[in-house]
Amino acid sequence: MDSGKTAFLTGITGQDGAYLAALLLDKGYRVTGLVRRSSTAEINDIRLKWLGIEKDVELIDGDLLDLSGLLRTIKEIRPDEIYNLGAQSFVKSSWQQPLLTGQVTGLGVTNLLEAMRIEAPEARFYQASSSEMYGLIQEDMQSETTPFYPRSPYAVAKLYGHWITVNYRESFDLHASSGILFNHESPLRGIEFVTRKVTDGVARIKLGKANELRLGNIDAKRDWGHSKDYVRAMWLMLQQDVADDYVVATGVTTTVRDMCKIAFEHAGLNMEDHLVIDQDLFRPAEVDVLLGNPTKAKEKLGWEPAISLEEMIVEMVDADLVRLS
Ligand code: NAP
Ligand code: F7E
Repeated sequence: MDSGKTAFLTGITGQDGAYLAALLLDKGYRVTGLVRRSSTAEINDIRLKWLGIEKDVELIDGDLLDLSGLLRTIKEIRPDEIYNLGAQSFVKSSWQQPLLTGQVTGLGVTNLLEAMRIEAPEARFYQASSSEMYGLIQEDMQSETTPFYPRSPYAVAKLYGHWITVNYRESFDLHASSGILFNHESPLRGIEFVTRKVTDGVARIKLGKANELRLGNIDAKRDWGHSKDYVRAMWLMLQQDVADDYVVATGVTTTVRDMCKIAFEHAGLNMEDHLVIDQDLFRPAEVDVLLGNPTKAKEKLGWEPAISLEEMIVEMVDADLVRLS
């Protein structure tokens, strides 16, 4: 059924973009999304293909760094809802590319907010903020009122994106919300992030294609949920009469070591036989532990996660076994 609404997504080729596009199509939206031109266009829509929706979305060439393109695009498609998921999103790379990360992940948000303010001020805006902004945590459980202390160029850029979203809401009365999302994963997660690196590595070992898995700091703790659950929270935020900021998390934190154990055990392998700690994979500054308090999202949005960490890791290992077989 046609909802009569149009959504515009940046980052539609990423993990969350693909799941959000599927959710919105299901709700009868016309779904449009920004894609960066690349010489390997044939793999641009690999995640959309995985979900079988590549023909149902409209892809438009562009970049968060190109304000003129964003202005034209927003003018042409007149979206009701804009979801800003585009970013240089890999924390470790942000020390390697600090300026690019600042431009895309930080200033890119202002480019999109400007395009919306000028061409579609009645639209609703979602900013993909991050639990990385809490960094060196100031409270054991992090909520919307916990002070931030970013620990990477990525987190510093996200903090700018977060506050410029709040500022545009307060300055120009835009319906602009920010979701402070804790780590969320899926079979569509990029291979460089630790959960997918582990599930892909375990599948390779199981299939005899590798013998070891090299990791960095396995004492780090994260509050991990499933992307499918988290994109539902994004949509719910834009259905509220008043824009606001929300923490989206499970309220459970787990070490990388224990997450890894789930994957090895599911494959019937002994982790100690294969895991190698590699000092080169440690970060210049680490976020030791994250644990979110999702009470506000539960009470105001009626949002709750449905998929546990164990269920998700099992789904990811099984998907990687299929992919590699
Ligand atoms: P992802 O898989 O890395 O996807 C990032 C997307 O951004 C890709 O579509 C990428 O396009 C696009 N992009 C990169 N640079 C761009 C640019 N200059 N202009 C336009 N688009 C650009 O990330 P994700 O896990 O789906 O996360 C979605 C958003 O949520 C990101 O902003 C991320 O920082 C944030 N976030 C993620 C988590 C998490 O745990 N997943 C938690 C909190 C916040 P290409 O395909 O061309 O590279
Ligand atoms: O690392 C440790 C690493 O890269 C998680 C992004 O989506 O979530 C993500 O950022 C932890 C860190 O995610 C390896 O040191 C150990 O403590 O999977 P990650 P992240 O840095 O938490 C937030 C919320 C975002 O917003 C980001 O966009 O795992 N770790 N060994 C490792 N991590 C990686 N990647 N690879 C390792 O070998």
